[in-house]
Amino acid sequence: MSVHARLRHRLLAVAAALAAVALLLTALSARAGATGGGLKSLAEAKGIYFGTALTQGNLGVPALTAVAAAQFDMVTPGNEMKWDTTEPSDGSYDFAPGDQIVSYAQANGMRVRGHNLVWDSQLPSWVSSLPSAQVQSAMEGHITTEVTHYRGQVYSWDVVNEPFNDDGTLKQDVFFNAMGSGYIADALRTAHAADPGAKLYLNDYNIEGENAKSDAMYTLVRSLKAQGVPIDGVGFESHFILGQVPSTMAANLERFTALGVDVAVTELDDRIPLPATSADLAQQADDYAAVVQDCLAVSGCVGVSQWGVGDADSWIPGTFPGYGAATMFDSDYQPKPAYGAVVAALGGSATGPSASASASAPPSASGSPGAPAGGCQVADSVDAWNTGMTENITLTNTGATTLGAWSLVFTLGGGQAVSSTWNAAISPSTGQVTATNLSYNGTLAPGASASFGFQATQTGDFAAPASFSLGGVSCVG
Ligand code: 9MR
Repeated sequence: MSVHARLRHRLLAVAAALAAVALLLTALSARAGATGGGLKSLAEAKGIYFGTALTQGNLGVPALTAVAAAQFDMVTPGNEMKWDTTEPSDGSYDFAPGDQIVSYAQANGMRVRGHNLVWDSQLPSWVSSLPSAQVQSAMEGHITTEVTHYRGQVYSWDVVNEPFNDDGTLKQDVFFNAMGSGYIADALRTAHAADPGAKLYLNDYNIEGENAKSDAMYTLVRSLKAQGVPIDGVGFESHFILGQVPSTMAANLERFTALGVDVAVTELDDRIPLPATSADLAQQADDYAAVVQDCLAVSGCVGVSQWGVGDADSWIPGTFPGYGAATMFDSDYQPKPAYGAVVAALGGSATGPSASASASAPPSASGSPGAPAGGCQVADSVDAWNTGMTENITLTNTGATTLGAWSLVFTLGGGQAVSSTWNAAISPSTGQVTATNLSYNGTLAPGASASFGFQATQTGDFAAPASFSLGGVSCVG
């Protein structure tokens, strides 16, 4: 082969590889529901952000970053800004991992929650074994250097992370033992001096509802505000167990904002005992929706962040054996019922403003959108209990053309009444109903599927519908 022929051959190979990557990314973002502007645009329309945690390792996973870029507008580094990474030995700093997350965020129009500066965990042993007299200068030096490095690049800092025990006492860690409770005010003042523009937070878990620990955080924040200490917000981690979102969450967030600080849901996940049933996923959808509604109900709640993008990235299975499935995306980055519930809680719908680009068209017999030339297939599963049921339906386009939108018609059993839905709008709630795609799952290429479902009340007949039709064409069961 001549030099020119070899060059041309190589260029063609590179072009083919790039085209393949572009196709993959398009397919992934469509699968992830990225086409409708994602959670972030719905959240922004409500005046809040929707974030996720990302680690350095996550950035090398195209399926993950496609979802992250499409859905989220705030990033919290999972580990890269913690003390053990940034100052592993005294005075020797490494900001490369954190910088990588910041660059990714900036390239994708996302802001960054800096996490975190002072924490008894992921703390190098050179700090925890310092003589008390040297702890304050080590802490101040660490804060000043890190906050100065990221000055102007982070929206907020979790300045002190998880300072409380569950009974509301302060942890007796190296910082408390050296400086007493005053280490918190000192850390906040030091961070403020290094970047007066960053919002300064205290962040903790098990403070989402009203309890001894959140009372202690409340008392601390009130006293910091009274002393004029720079504190701007409180982060509520929100690592929930299925069905256990506290009913007092909105009221609790509200009482903090009344002190003059912002509040944020900083590390949301909702763990399920494995294997997760469809009823579990429906409960998880309710839990996620409740958290988003609680934030929206409180005017000082600035945003919600999930801890990790999908179930494959979650810390839960490693820390709570037997539990998992804690995020809104499954391990293939497909949206779960919780995602649809959050879309709905943020005001998204097939007919809402964010969905206009892909709202469903009236059924037609002539192909896309409406009836697939060739057909459709439906798989369906029901879980029922005394007076309720959930039904999960997967619609597959078995036709030869891409659907731009879909409306699936079926008849509910006598006595069944739809009370909530995920990944589709269903109307009316009884009798013959039509399930219509939402903004993010209307496009179905040949062979592609969309899964949606509903919860209904029932009075004894919990049978699945006998038939489904799309654009007047019966689907194969
Ligand atoms: O997600 C983080 C995980 O990769 C680390 O192994 C773990 C170690 O403590 O920290 C995780 O993130 C934590 C966060 O920084 C603070 N709140 C609890 C989070 C889950 O452990």
